[in-house]
Amino acid sequence: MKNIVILTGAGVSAESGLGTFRDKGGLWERFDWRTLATPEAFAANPEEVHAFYNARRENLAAAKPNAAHDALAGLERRWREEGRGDVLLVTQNIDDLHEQAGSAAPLHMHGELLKSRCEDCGDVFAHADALSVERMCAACGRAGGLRPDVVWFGEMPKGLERIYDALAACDLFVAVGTSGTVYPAAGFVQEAKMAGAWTVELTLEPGEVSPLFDERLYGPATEVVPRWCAAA
Ligand code: BJW
Repeated sequence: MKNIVILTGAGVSAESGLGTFRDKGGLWERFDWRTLATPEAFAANPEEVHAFYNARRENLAAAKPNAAHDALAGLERRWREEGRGDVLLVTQNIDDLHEQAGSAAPLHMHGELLKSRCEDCGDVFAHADALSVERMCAACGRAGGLRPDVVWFGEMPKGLERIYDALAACDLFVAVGTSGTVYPAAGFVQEAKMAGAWTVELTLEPGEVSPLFDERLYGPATEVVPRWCAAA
């Protein structure tokens, strides 16, 4: 049995046309995260935050999964069908490209772009259209409380208990297209190593966290991920 935890980041969706955050020309180079990705920013200027996420929903509507998403879904399927062990796909991405590629139930630790939440009643609902401060919550009827169901800086990521349990029981940890700068995700490789797992980094180019990995393969995700998955 070989239990796998796969962690994906923005790099896996880059070739689908969705921008990364910290690369040259990335989202946090063009926009200030302090004014867009904190609960304080949303409280101060909800219109600006809604506009940012509405634009990203539009980009997502035009995006399709790429060969890296397909290969990861194929690996997951193969592992399940052949009873080779558990696979947990954890994504920091808020897009739904893993689902579109056929991954069973990716854990969106930073939330989902196609879901919003009412801060008044807690209702979470799926939608693909634009959100505004005027929109009323269908569950409680109040306006002004709806926000993207994403995890901003200073907020608690989702599913951490399940993730840490899986890391403690994993034999193989694979990080795909993530810079390893945002915690707690950046610490998962060390958790996996403490569990005795083999750790693999598949990303465009080496970064600061790369020396932590046992095995490293660099290049565009659409090339390195299918190659690595085929050999796994
Ligand atoms: C390719 C490619 C191609 C390009 N093929 N590869 C000081 C020390 C430690 C921690 C902190 C600290 N000060 C504050 C903190 C905590 C903070 C944090 O980590 N800050 C750091 C920046 C220092 N973290 C938090 O606040 C988190 N919550 C938290 O810590 O709660 C408390 C807690 C306590 C104890 C236990 C647990 C929790 C919440 C973080 C929320 C992050 N939110 C965002 C926005 C989400 C919504 C949205 O999308 O708008 O999440 S920020 C952004 O960064 C987004 C991403 O998911 C996340 C990670 O980015 P990612 O995916 O790694 O993207 P990039 O751009 O950085 O990297 C892309 C990579 O792909 C690069 O390596 C490229 O080379 C590569 N690539 N093209 C393959 N074609």
